[in-house]
Amino acid sequence: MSDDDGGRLMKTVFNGRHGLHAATHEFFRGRLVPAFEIPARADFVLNALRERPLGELLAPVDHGMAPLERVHAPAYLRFLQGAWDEWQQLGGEGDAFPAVWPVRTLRSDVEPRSFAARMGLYSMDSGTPLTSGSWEAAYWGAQSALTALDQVLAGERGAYCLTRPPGHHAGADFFGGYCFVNNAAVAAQAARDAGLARVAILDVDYHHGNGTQAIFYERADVFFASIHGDPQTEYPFFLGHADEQGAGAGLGFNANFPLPVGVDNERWFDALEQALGRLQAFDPQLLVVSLGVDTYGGDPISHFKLDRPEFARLGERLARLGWPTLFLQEGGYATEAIGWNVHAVLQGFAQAAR
Ligand code: SP5
Ligand code: ZN
Repeated sequence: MSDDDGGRLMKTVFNGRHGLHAATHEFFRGRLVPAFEIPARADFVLNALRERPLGELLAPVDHGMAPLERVHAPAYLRFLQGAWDEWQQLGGEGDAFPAVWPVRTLRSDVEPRSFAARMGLYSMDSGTPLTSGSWEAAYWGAQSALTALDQVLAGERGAYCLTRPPGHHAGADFFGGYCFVNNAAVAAQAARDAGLARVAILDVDYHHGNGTQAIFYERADVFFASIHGDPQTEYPFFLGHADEQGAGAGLGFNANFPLPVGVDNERWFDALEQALGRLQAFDPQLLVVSLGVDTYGGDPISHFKLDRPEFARLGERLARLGWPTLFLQEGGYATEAIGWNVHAVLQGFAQAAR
């Protein structure tokens, strides 16, 4: 079979507005360093998909704000929408960063009028620059995820959403970890609202998907499983431990597989098998994959050691589960390698799914 035989299996919805979110710098150890989460990341993936097509490229269809408001607080979305204008009014120079947070003993139940204060109220770190086009890029990213979901709901075996900024660190009412709108959560909730009873989210990004976990933590209808760097030493530090199993009705529907720095192919795939065992017992009608490829050995901010061929192996393994599958782009910062790493996952899936 030729490479493009799998074409109908793997359409890509491309967020053509991703480049409106373009940070030049981020804070690291007291200095502004060049940003890691940059537009070129998506360009490299797009180039790989153009060079060796796996299926049609589609533009996002606008589903409006309602699906975003199903997982995010309306006040948070309003804040994001107006944040750049408010930052300009404040006389902000360059990109916007928070500088003060309502941690323990401080109140987060009162929304301050000060924009600087609200930047802290609605964020988790100072590592996520907010730029002039961040809202528009993130909004159309969620629309791209919803459009890719539509393809799967219409009977496609799989679909891929190529977007940035990523989403899995964004919570119901905060941004962080380069993320503003939680695309995986928006898509999973939309699938539930479309009538699918059980949705599984598998997060394979190097970093724990704290936002996604938190959004579904008390729910039994969306299972969240994640394989990631141990939060004892790795971002986001404050969530992602193995003892987080869900709460209330959601107890037993959350599974974390933290792994130590330096993990290689075999140990990573051992954890994948454990995660998939949990998802198989759950028997989902849709699999949403938070597809970060920052597990790659060459990633500049992460510390697993996966090789390129392992990404194809991942795609093949997921295809063998037999579930309709929605891939959403998350992290991956070895910019020149990200295109073929993502391509390998998708091609592995498309070839094994036929
Ligand atoms: C979606 C995603 O992958 N978010 C990751 C957010 C990571 N934020 C912390 C970045 C720390 C950067 N460390 C720079 C190390 C330079 N040697
Ligand atoms: Zn990551």
